[in-house]
Amino acid sequence: LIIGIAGQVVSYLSEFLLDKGYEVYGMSVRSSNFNTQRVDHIYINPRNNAHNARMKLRCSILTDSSLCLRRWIDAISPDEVYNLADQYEVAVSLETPEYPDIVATVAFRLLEAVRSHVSVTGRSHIRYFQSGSSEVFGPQSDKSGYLRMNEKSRFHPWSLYGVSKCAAHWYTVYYREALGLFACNGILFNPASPRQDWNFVTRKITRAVGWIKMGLQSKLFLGNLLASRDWGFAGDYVEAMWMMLQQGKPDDYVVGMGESHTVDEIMMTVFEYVGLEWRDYVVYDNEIPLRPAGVDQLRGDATKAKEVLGWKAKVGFEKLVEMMVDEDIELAKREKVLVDTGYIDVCNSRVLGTSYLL
Ligand code: GDR
Repeated sequence: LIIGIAGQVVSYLSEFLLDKGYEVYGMSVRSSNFNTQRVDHIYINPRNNAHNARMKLRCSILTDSSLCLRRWIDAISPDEVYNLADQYEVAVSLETPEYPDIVATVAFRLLEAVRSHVSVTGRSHIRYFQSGSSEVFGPQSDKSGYLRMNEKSRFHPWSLYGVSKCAAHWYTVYYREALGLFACNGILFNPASPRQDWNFVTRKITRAVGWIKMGLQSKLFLGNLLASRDWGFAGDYVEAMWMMLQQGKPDDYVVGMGESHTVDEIMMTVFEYVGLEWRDYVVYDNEIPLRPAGVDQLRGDATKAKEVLGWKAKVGFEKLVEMMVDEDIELAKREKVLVDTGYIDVCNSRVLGTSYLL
């Protein structure tokens, strides 16, 4: 059972588990619009091909009581529960301060639902994964400037999103240590991929470059160019999540690449890759929040995941950037056809105003 079906990580996780022969239930937040685009390519409507439908979708209100979530868990009887329900955007937590609390609330209610399901049914083999974030660490530095965060590093979040992720982390630890649940935290550094949302800076840059290449956009507005993050391929991270749940005992693991890159380094790498001069297009936009309490640098140390789980990332930074740019140029080519034939309006803010999406 995977909670939160809309995100990039979930789509890779679903594919990964289906490839391993799992039957996958995806639970999404109920909405009047469909929010399953990222799993549409692997979802088979049971009415069309019941025999092959190993991916099933359910809708729920995730803030509903643990009792309601328990009903779902009783009905599905999962062996593994992956909680990837997320508020996602650190910046948004500045504007809607109470909203990020949902991350902790959902984790708590799910853990409680799983625990009560286990105690009533005796299905004690159920394993729970909590998706954590490097935002729990906040700004920390040492004199060398090469500090990498591991499982023992101090939590000192500098965003409400990070605070809520900390609470979700400790709920998971509590249910493991005090109540005996097989529950693991995966503290993920920035996952990126061609399926990432456009409002994260990596995809915002690659998407904009695709549009610029096709003549659909003229400028790229960016905020803090010196912010530095540890970006890795979301498709690699899902393997680490799965590995955590296959161990003899539950534990917490940092998942990251161990190297950080600044926003301007990514931006320049992308422009260089497509043979464009970035100075002609990139504009510093002070409307894009600098995140007053934002973190300038984050870098992860995944030694434990490598040594205990045997996890190893397959896609490095350069390759990740190239994959994203290649896909976004292809996408922009198709969109150009739609623009030229009048099916998409080039003045659509989706195309010209990427900075609004932050
Ligand atoms: P982050 O990702 O907040 O780290 O959360 P994001 O890509 O939004 O920001 C990374 C850094 O880039 C700076 N920045 C900009 N950010 C955006 N979005 N748009 C811009 O134009 C821009 N210019 C500079 C930001 O200030 C920031 O320092 C991601 C998400 O995947 C979370 O869900 C996850 O928990 C963390 O990574 C780990």
